[in-house]
Amino acid sequence: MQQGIGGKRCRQHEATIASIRRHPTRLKSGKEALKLRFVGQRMAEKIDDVIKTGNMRRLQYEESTESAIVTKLFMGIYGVGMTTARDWYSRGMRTLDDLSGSHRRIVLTPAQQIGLKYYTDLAERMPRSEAKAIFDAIKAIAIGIDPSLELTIMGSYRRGQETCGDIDILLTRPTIDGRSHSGVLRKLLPKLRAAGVLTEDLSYPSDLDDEEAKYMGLCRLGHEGKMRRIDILTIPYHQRGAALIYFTGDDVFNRSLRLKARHDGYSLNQRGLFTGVTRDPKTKVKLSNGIIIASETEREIFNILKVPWQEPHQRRRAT
Ligand code: DCP
Ligand code: MG
Repeated sequence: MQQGIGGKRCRQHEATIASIRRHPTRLKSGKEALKLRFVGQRMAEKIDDVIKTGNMRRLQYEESTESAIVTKLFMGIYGVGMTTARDWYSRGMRTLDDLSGSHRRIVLTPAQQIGLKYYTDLAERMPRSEAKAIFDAIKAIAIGIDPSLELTIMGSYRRGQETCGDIDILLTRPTIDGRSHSGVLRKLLPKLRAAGVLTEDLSYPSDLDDEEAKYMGLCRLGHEGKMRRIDILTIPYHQRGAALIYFTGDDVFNRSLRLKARHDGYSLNQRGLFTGVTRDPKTKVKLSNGIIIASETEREIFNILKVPWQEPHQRRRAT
């Protein structure tokens, strides 16, 4: 029969607890507790349980925090995502040193090797002034190849931020004279390399003659400069408005604009604003591309979507 509060069993319990409390050192086992007054076999087993689960919890906690810390460290390497970082952790990798050197047991892609080599530099954001200086150097070399080329610095720089995680450059050319920028990267990239602006290639466009191409690499300002990430994107001239919106961001602004477009029956991407896009009602996957209705300027896209004009510096989430 159960005893009420204040019953014999309860008083005994209190005496047991007091006895354990009075013990000068932390109990390590139930067996050790058995030596104390008022501690019986049942209580000793309970103490064993508590010690065991406590240790297990602590171990689980330590493991989970270690895995989170190491996974985060690895994901800081350019080209390493969550899956790879977790895979490396499960294979015993714990430090950046474990990933390099001849003894290593894992294989890094060429881009990941570059990311690892310049880990510290690439973890840092650059001052706005440095992004501008690198951009100006690139623009001068590009204009030297073809004075009609139009280059714009995008992303966080265009939004007016004080620091930039990378340099995003949009490159295009008016086609009024019947020519385009097609093939310009074939000349521009080696020139930038020779000038010491570009230092490492992460991803080279598969077709350098395509009007729509993306180069990804590392660059620096002078021989002493830190390594910085750079993307150079070439786009067809008539798509520049949509591309300006997309590559100016920020990503949250872009998402909300795309959502507004979708809500109004349009579809917006980096190439333009489309109407008549059909989607699978269940998966929302695009079934047909529809017809392009705006892409040349940012303003016409804002107007059609009935979104009040916002300067680039206004297109950032609150920090
Ligand atoms: N972008 C996007 N969605 C993504 C990635 C990019 O809409 N998943 C767009 C918005 C970004 C722009 O491309 O502003 C440039 O991408 P970046 O990753 O370079 O981002 P930011 O330039 O805005 O910031 P950072 O200073 O970190 O480079
Ligand atoms: Mg950027």
